[in-house]
Amino acid sequence: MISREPSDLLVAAREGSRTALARLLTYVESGGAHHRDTVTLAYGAPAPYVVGLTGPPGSGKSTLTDRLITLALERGRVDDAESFDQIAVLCVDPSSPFTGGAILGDRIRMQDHATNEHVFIRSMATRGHLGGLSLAVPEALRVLGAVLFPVVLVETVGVGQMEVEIASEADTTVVVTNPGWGDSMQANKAGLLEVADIFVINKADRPGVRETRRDLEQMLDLGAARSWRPLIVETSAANNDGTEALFEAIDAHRHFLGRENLFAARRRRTQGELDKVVATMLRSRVIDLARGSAYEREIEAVLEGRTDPYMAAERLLLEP
Ligand SMILES: Nc1nc2c(ncn2[C@@H]2O[C@H](COP(=O)(O)OP(=O)(O)OP(=O)(O)O)[C@@H](O)[C@H]2O)c(=O)[nH]1
Ligand SMILES: [Mg+2]
Repeated sequence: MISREPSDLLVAAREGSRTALARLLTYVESGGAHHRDTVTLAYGAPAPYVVGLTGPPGSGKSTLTDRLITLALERGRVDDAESFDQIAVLCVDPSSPFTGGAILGDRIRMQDHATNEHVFIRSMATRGHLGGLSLAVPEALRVLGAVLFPVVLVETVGVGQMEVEIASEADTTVVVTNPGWGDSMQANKAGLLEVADIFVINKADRPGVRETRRDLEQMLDLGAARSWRPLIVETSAANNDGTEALFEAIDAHRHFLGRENLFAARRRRTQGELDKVVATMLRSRVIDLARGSAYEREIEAVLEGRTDPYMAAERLLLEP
């Protein structure tokens, strides 16, 4: 029988137990009794290097991820210094928070790697974490770092606010588009432009690549100047064309980040995580209060015009 204690599980996971690792990630998702201890342990360890891939459904994220895994493992064998001998993949689909594994599992196109002992693939869902995916994902990334995965790939389906936010948890964010991308991403083009370090035009075997590239270049020209101009890479993941170039682009961005820059970006992200934890704790306190009479009293007071929602909220938050 495997222990339920996070510290025991961490030791076992570091020794290679996938069952132990899976349980730690379940603690993160479900926010139950062992959640806090898991997070404390995870944040005491170095963070992994994280590559995020996002883009509309079916754009080819999983196929690309599959190719990148192969390349990373090859490099790990060639170049010991990088020691990318272990790689983890998190698949996140914010549009289906409760289905988690089953549906995503069907869509994962990484079967070749699923049984490889150097690869760990996991679908993320929230099963009770009050902070939702936007907190569960960074915490899961920390757990994977603590279990000594040097690299984690995060595949997030979709291009809405939430998806982009999750993708931008990455050190290197890759936005996967297709020829004729404009239509599918109209709604959040600006948001994507802000977070993308690399744009991929996947399915480059289809017509419209040149127009899409021109479109992207124009957007980048109009966008705010940044110290890193996002790279544009054309791939045909299904045919394994251009995937080396994507790998090189990711590597180039990783080198660009270097130590200092990476640290600055991580500091910003850590602030975001802390803000979310504060918000989550406050919210859970209000939820607790909601079960009590004070909450009811404040609702009555607002209803009767004796107070306004801000004053009511302040009283609820400040007076335990
Ligand atoms: N023609 C063409 N088809 C591709 C290419 N890359 C992927 N596909 C196909 O596109 C479909 C979707 O690929 P996935 O890799 O599952 O895409 P995804 O973005 O992970 O999809 P979701 O996770 O469902 O959002 C599959 O049928 C792939 O075989 C490509 O370069 N060219
Ligand atoms: Mg996919």
